[in-house]
Amino acid sequence: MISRLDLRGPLPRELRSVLPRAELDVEAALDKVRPICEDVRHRGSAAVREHTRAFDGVELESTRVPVAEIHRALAELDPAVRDALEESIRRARIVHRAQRRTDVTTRVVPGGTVTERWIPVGRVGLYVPGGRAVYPSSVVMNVVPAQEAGVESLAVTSPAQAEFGGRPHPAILAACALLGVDEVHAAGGAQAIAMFAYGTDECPAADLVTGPGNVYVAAAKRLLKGVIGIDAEAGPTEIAILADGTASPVDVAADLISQAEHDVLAAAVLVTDSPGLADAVEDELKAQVARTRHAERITEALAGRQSGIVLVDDVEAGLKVVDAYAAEHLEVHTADAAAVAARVRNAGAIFVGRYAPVSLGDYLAGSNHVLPTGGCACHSSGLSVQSFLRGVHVVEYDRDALAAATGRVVALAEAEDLPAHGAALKARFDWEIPS
Ligand code: HSO
Ligand code: ZN
Repeated sequence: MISRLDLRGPLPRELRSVLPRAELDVEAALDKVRPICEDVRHRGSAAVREHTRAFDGVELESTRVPVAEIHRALAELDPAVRDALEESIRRARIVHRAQRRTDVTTRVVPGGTVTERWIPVGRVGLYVPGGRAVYPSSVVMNVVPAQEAGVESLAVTSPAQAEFGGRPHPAILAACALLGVDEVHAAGGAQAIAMFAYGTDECPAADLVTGPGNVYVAAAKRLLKGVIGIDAEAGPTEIAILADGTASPVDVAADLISQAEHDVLAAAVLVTDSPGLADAVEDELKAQVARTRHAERITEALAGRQSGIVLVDDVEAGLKVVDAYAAEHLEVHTADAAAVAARVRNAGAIFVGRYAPVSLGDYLAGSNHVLPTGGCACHSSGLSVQSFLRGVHVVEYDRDALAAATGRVVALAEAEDLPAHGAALKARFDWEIPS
């Protein structure tokens, strides 16, 4: 059901290449999305609606969802789900509010300062997938940091669903209502990304688009990057667990299964120095998968080449393996888990010990669940307030400070054969600086 990789003994030099991982072929989808994006660029909303008819089988008068319908979705939401979403939003706000940046002014020389000013992105488009993955929690995880960053204009788009009268899924609308988002569009796929990039008569262009989507959404983002800012390309969910013989096989198996539940391409990787735990987890996986609702999908994900149990000599070697893997989510189930977790360098988010499972982070920890996948955790962070801010340097020098800098600017400008650069300073003082 799940493959094993025995890395006991000296670890291979190119560790990353031997570890299980799926690949998503975004390149192949580029040719399909190019004409769609061009069409939206030239014909705007009419093109978005036409592609919606072709792909989603829905005829729309407008992509924009009437505000009354957004509020109605909230009124009809199950009260228990409403309560949980409200608490999820409250906790996420606590964490993301603490990420706000204050402007910092640094005095570089007497009379010369540089201020780092943090300016929110003006307008953000948020893509929310439809189909099988209907995640109101992801609306929370994208909207809360944008709002806490101070983004003024925020629009959500999600595929039109025939079974809901051509609107996005009601749970998505309800989450928008709870968050105070009243601009929602019924559009999905490449046409939705193009709508945000180029703008239409119904949806002004956005500066940045965030949110996960299928391979066509990823391809459209890759194609239109530059026209519009994008977040990372989100791949299938991954969980890695670093565990020793003290871990509970029941917990470990349950957590591997929890993320395998997302997708047949989801990755579940256990790294352990305990062959006994590996055996016990395998038994538990079999027993627990049989009892769960999406057994088929989970079995495929666990059996896929992206998942596996990796045996190592000790926790030390395990740390090297999880760092090389750079999982989207990493759980640490070892003796002194906090000390081991503190040594991890590459992971999108780290979950310490048995009372901090990834599922908590997916919904209610306060942390963000939009995280780097596919090994990108070695260079990128998850979504945060910072994702919606730009740091702008504001330079202020007085006359004396500029005069004192002029000789060196002229020297560097001459060295680069750009004398007009130096002249721009000299002109202010009516000086001839010996060159
Ligand atoms: N684990 C997913 C997020 C999610 N889980 C949404 C449940 N709903 C990627 O971090
Ligand atoms: Zn999840």
